[in-house]
Amino acid sequence: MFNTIAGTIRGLAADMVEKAKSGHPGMPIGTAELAAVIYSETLKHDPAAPDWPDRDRFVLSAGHGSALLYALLHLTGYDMPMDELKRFRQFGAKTAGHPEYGAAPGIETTTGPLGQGLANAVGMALAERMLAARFNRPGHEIVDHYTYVLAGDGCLMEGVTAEASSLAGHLGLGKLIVFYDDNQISIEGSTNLAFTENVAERYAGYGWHIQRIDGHNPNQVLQAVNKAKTLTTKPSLIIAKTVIAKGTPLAGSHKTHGAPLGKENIAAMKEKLGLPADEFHVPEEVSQHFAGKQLEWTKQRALWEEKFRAWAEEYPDLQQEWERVTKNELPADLETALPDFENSPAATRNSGGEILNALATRLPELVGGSADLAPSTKTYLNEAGDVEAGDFSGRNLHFGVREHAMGAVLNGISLHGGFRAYGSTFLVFSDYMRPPIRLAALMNRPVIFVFTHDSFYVGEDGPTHQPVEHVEALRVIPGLHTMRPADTRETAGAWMAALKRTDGPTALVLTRQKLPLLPDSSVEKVTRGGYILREAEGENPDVIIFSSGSEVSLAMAAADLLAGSGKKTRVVSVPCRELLLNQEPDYVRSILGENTPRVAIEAGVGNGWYRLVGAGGLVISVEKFGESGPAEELAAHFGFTPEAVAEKIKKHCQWNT
Ligand SMILES: Cc1ncc(C[n+]2csc(CCOP(=O)(O)OP(=O)(O)O)c2C)c(N)n1
Ligand SMILES: [Mg+2]
Repeated sequence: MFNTIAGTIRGLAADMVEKAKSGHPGMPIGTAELAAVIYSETLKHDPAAPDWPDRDRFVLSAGHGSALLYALLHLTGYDMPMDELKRFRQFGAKTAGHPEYGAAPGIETTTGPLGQGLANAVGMALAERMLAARFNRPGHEIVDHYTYVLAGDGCLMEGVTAEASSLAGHLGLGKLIVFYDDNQISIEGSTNLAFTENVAERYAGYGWHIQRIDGHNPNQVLQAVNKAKTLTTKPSLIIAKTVIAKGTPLAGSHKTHGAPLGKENIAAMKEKLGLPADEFHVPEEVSQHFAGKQLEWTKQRALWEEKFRAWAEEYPDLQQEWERVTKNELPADLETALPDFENSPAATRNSGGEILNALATRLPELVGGSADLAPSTKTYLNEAGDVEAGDFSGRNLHFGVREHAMGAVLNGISLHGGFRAYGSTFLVFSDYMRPPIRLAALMNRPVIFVFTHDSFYVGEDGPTHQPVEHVEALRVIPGLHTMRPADTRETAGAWMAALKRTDGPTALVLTRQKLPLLPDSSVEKVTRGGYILREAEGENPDVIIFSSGSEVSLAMAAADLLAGSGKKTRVVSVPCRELLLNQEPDYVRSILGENTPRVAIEAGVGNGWYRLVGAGGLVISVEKFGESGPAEELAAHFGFTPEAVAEKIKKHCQWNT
């Protein structure tokens, strides 16, 4: 039967790519037996209930092989009609060029950027263990599933999988099972061109269990999975030797990686495999096979539902908590957990840490960590324990110095469900994790990225550690909310907004240096993205200053100086420019004024601020790399003193006072 299913997959994948006139047929055709075994025998899933929380997760890390996943979803009865296979890669289809989370049930994560999927899967497998530690009780294993990955040479070449796999080995994620499609081909040709390391030894070094199989032999695939499942403390790498596009006249050629095979080659393949020449053919016996499987899957899930009911009956409080966290709901009175705001200067990284800790006492689902910088980013959850191999009950994750994997693992935890996840590092290193930030936004996952040490005010560590372009670079990611709060109250507002958000990620940008508590700052108004912090007398300003984070207090001080010259200033705090620009036009207009000169101040590149101040506005920014030296000296050097700012404004407005 496996060979018939594999043949069907081959036919469907070849036809999909041929009809679309684009796509990647080689990998789906070369992994058809692997896929047939996984989706028919191995996976615990129920296509009729794709959100079943205890389903096994399957991640196609080699996302270019999307035709494989779509064929599998169709054959096994997910909501993936044949018409969608025929619309492969067309606008609006469920069958996008690369698998997109949310486009169809059964797609567990968006893949295509190589390596991300495997790293997401590490997060999913970790989430499974953490959820089990919280909700399972003796005799009630309601969380007990595996995470499977199909990864290719490209995934294993990417650094993110090295980081994530090292972490998975360290944590002993025994229920993570990765198939490596070892076809020794990537786009440019043989992997001998650039990838000749011993992957098995490398992964053994990470603490993984290694098996080698013939990927075209279904029995070997089955046996390897069964063996992998017996290993409870080691992730499994099953190295499956395969031939790309096996069964076609082009088998083994890199030309099959990313281009249609051509009608003749497809016809030859079908003839060789004993398939009818018809396009998009699914043999009756394959349909019947999966209809029979559906009966088994339904039974399997019913057993779980029974188990769940018994557990819920015995532990009603736990069940209530389960319902809340799996739906991503916050406790109604969360705000009341916020600490009192002391009227003394504080770095927003420090207030952020206190706020996080206070909120965390009410949010057991909030878990997170840092890429080895928690003492600096202040994101450690006190007395919440560490997540470690063999004990997943803690809430603090130690990602090690692995920013890229941290981002991808956070996405995986979020995708798995049951948790709110955050991760922290220095803002300047956000570049090391930009791909998963982008994917969190693309997938609408409410992951929270905490970035501290947010400008040249970092001081002595110098230009390598001083972000210049980073805040703006985050703001341009569609769907990401980049929040740069100006004081403790706004930091609380930013954390609350990030937690209340369920449809996308947030970056919290915090300072290393102390900032004063601003008299009229607000927790609630942060959600508007920007608000008038200090209004000019008579609401009739001579100038309006927009700024964010540490520059808001600078704007206030400059406004005081301007007042000394008889000029009235409106100061607008803009903790989240994207949110402000999305408010109703009346609100935005009420802040922008009509013909009043506008100024923006931010200790970073200034391009984006012209959206608020207009082409004729003044932007006081930093357009070059930082310098090594004490922060106050650097502030003077970059013109970030109240005097320098006031002077620039006067000059800009041509006030000869
Ligand atoms: C991060 C990233 N870099 C580059 C690409 C472009 N790309 C897509 S597939 C591929 C080669 C992948 O080789 P392999 O995983 O062995 O796939 P196979 O050719 O065996 O199907 C490349 C370079 C990508 N999708 N993601
Ligand atoms: Mg390959």
